[in-house]
Amino acid sequence: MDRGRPLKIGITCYPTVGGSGILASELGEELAKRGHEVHFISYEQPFRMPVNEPRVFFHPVQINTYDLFKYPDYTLPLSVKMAEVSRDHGLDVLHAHYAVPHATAALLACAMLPAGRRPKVITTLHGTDTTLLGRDPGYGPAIRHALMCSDAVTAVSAWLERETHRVLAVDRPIEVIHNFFEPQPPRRTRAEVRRELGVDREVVVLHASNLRPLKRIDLLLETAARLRPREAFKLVILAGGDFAPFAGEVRRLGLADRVIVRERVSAIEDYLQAADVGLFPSDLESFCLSLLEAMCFACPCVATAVGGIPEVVTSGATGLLVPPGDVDALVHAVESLIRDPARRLVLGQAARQQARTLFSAEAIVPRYEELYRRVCAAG
Ligand code: GMT
Repeated sequence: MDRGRPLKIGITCYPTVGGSGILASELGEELAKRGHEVHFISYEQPFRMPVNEPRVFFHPVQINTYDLFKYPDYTLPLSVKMAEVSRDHGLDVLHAHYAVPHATAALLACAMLPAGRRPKVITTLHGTDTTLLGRDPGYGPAIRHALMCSDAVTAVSAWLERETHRVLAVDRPIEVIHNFFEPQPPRRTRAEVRRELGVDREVVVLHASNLRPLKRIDLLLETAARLRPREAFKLVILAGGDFAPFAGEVRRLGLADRVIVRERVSAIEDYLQAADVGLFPSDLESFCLSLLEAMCFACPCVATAVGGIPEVVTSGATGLLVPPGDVDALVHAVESLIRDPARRLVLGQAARQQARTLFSAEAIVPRYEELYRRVCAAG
């Protein structure tokens, strides 16, 4: 198949630990492996951006502070850097991950460039850009404008696509391109990691998130406190944020000997392979990349049936979904998996298969390549 000439792609995302930045970084890595040139533009090097990878470049956005500004501005310096990188490297595409302020800055960058030298703008919606900021009257109209003016818009789940049409009344097609995950080989063995965690025969229940309120760490801990028998499990939390505010609750619930926290882990594969059950009690998720990461390691998950999660997990076949906010159901589902290793195995293998078939780089990255080529060909 003629895959066409390699493209020059600018990617802007949040560099911090969060699903959109992780997805954007992994996409950049996969595009570079496929021969494209990838330019990351952000205020910091993204957390999981590949280093020492040929054809991957990072362009920091410099932000100066001025006494006149009560609130520092990022959008304008970002747009200037986007325009500069587009011009200097002849970018074909600016791919904005998370609409605010990345898509707006990309459009402004294009407006600063001469006609004929403007890259195409693709915006990928990740979730709260629609569900939270889209509802904010101070942001909604600007997000809607950015989506209407982008050359293409994608959403990471069919649920988010529907929600964006509903919340923002965006009168244009939005393509659904699900997230993907391509695990790296773990650096240590499962036994080594479990030894580091101080786990012997206990079932490792794993939660990974940035700990924001909608991840419902309160329900996560309450569920753990009610699991019986309590000596049968350990809860491992991979925290993409500061866990200190939850330490008091861990003690209050008598969980100090059950909960193990690791912050800002980069070799997540080490811990994913050591896990037996995933637990994700979120109030809302457009996709839940952490859930997919666990599935890739044949770890069956218990999660809430919210947002795009039912597109990732088939309840009863590749994991167990329960109603949001229902601690009884969470406890019941996790206990059923703790007690039944054979069921864990069956669900886990099916989860891995579903992840490979639907959400691997091989399945998803060509969808982005095809989209880039289509918008570039549109002139
Ligand atoms: O979930 C977060 O708080 C972070 C947020 C982000 O933008 O980094 O995650 C969103 O994008 C992820 C990657 O596409 C999705 O897996 C998450 O489900 C989504 N979060 C929400 O919809 C709340």
